[in-house]
Amino acid sequence: MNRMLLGFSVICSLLIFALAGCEKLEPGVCKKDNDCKGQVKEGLPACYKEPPGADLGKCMTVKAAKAAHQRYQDKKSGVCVDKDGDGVKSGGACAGEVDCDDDDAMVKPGAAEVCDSKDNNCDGFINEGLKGCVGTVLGGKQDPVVQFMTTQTAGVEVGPDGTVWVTDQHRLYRLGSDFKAVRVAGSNKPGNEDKKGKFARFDQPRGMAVGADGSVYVTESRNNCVRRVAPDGSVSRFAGKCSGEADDTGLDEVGALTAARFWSPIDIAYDQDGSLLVVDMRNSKIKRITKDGKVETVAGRGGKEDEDGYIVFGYSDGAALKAEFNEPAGIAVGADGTVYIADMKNNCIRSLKNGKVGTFAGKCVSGSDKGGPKNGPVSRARFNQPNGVEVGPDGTVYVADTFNHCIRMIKNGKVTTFIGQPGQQGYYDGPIKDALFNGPQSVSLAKDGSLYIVDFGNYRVRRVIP
Ligand SMILES: [Ca+2]
Ligand SMILES: [Ca+2]
Ligand SMILES: [Ca+2]
Repeated sequence: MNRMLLGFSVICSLLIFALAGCEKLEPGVCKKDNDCKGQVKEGLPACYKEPPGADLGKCMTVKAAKAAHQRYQDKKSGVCVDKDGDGVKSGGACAGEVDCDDDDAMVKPGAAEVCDSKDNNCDGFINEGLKGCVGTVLGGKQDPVVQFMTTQTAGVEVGPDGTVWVTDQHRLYRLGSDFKAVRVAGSNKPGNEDKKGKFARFDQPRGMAVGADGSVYVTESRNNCVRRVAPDGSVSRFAGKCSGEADDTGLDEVGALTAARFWSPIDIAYDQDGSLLVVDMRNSKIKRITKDGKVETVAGRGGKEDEDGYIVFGYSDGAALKAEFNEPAGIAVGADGTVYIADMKNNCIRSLKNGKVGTFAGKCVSGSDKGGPKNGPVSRARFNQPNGVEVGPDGTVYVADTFNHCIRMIKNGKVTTFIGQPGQQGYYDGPIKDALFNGPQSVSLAKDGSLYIVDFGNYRVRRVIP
């Protein structure tokens, strides 16, 4: 492989001199240098030959050439066997369909998907389309296509047209109707760049709101601003400064879009009249971006200085601008206009309506050891560092109860566990009653009633069809 790589770099350095001799070749065909003539639009072009001594080769990206070379080596290995005896073989030398898990006779292309932790039909998704079942639509550490969220925050949001959007550490993906993930913007590198598609740079994007025109507004916790991703993948600064410089963090300013300052904004949602509400996490405030382009504070008085000069955050209900939050992390707006806020460090769910902040569910008490998994009436229930909140058209509220490792449900004044086992961290795809999660962080409801969940600790986006 190293020799190939060296070969490619020589080819690339010869590129400038290579064009003259290529005129008579078919487009995409090459002899020893490359004659791509626009055939390869992205990435470095290489002339891949199979077998390596062939006279003519195909012009492709270095990445594709490496993959083709690997397939060629596999083919030459001569391995194609049926280890589990299910009638489908696997191995690099097989032609056509192969068994994606040849150690398991429950798995092969064409098998029926059943509600277990396996991708029975080898289509890349676990338990797709099964009712009463939890499955994986993106990620898993083995994922060969998308290296999904390895270390940082991540979010999921179902747009008004049903498109599912996912952020992970520096990227924005769209899941197609077949759930195949397409990277819309961002790259494997963090940064701060207003460019298009993979040339744009994010730093820890998480919460999203999707506009009627298909624009996605992304809160970027590390760049301290809200970016707009246009339907063509162009990324632009929308509100705040977009800077991770130490001098620009910790700032709290309202006013015109670009004069405003946020500190680790983490979630965003449309309110009833089409303004955007932003959870300004580290300032412990809820801000509104009005349709005419102004940023204002709608809830949260922010921190207080304690005797030692540290800024501390508290908990109090009442008039919205005097109320206190402690690192809120998630927001959702109900059909009646009630705003629900996952008040993470206070271990509870708050509400905002008609200029007043209230306690919607849970005992609000600050501290990572103060939460709990208790179900029951909203006033007595407990949560444990909830990060995400969602509300259905009937007013049912869903909570990504992160350190209880489950999704809670609040309905008719009662808190119940909807999926997962409170306090039990793990991974299991399967029937709703058996499913396990590891630090669910974000939750979004689709029109068909299914819930999409960022299961952060399992590096997956899970989907449940109740
Ligand atoms: Ca087999
Ligand atoms: Ca399955
Ligand atoms: Ca499947």
